[in-house]
Amino acid sequence: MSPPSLGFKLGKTEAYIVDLLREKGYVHLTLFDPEIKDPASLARLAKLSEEMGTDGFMVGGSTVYFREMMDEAIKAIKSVSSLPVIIFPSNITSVSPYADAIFYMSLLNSLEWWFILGAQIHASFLVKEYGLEPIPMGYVVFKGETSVAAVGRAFPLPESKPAIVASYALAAQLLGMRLIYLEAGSGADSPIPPQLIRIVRKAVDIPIIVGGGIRSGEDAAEIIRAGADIIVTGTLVEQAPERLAGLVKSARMAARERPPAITRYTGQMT
Ligand code: 1GP
Repeated sequence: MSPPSLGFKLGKTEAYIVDLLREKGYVHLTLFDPEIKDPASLARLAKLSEEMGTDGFMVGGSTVYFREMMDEAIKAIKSVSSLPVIIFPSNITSVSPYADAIFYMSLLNSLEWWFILGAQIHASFLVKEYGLEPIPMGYVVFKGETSVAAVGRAFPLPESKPAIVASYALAAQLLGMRLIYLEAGSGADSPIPPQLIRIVRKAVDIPIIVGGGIRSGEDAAEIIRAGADIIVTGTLVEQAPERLAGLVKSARMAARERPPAITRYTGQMT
C-alpha cells in the first residue's frame, strides 16, 4: 500500500527520519549537551557515534543559557559528520543558525505559558530568518528530580496513569504536532516504562520519541518493542561511548522483529 498523502512536503531532515522509519523501523538520535562537553570532545564523540550507527544528533540542554555554546557545539559536530543536527531547545537562546532543523516543541505539561507557547512565539521569526527546518513536536516530562522538570516548570506526569499520558499525546497529534516525545529526563534512574509506551502507541499514529535513562541494549529493545519509533540517548555517549554500538544493534534487532509501528507515514496499521 502506498503511503497516504500528507498534503504538505516534509523538510529534508524530517523526510530523512521518515525514510529511516520506513526502511528499518526505528531511528536512534544522540543528544549532546554543550554544557557537559567542550567542542573538541563533542567532535570526537560525534564521529564515534556515527561509526557506531547513530542516525543523527540533537543538541541542547536545560541550562544552556548562551547561544555561543550552541553555535560552537553544532559547528564541531558538523565538522566531522554529515548526519543531521537538530536543535533540542530549552529556550530562545538555543536557536542557532548552524543546525539543520529544530524540534519546534511545546512542553505540554509545563505550568508556565512560556514553555508551552511563549518561547515559540518569541523565536518564530528567528527560526524563519535562519532557515531552520521546524519539526513540530509535543513534549511531555516525567519524574520531578530532573533539570528539565525544574527548568521547564513541569508538573511531572504520573507513569502509573497511562490513560492521562495518552490523552496528552493524542492532544499533540490532534493539534497537528508531528512527533510526541516522552521524556524521563537526562540522567534519569530508569527509562519510561514499556507499558506506558504501549498505551500511547495505541492512542496515536504519529512517531513516538522516547528518551531519558536509556543505558543498555535491553532498555532500548524493550522500548522499541513497546512501540517507540525514535530513541534518544545522551548520558550513555558522554560516559561510556563504547557501549553505543551494542545498544544500536539491540534496537535494530528489536525493530526488525516487530511490525512497523507508525501508521501516519507508512500507511500500515499497528
Ligand atoms: C534527555 O532524553 C534525553 O533529554 C536523553 O537522556 O541523557 O538520560 O540519555 P539521557
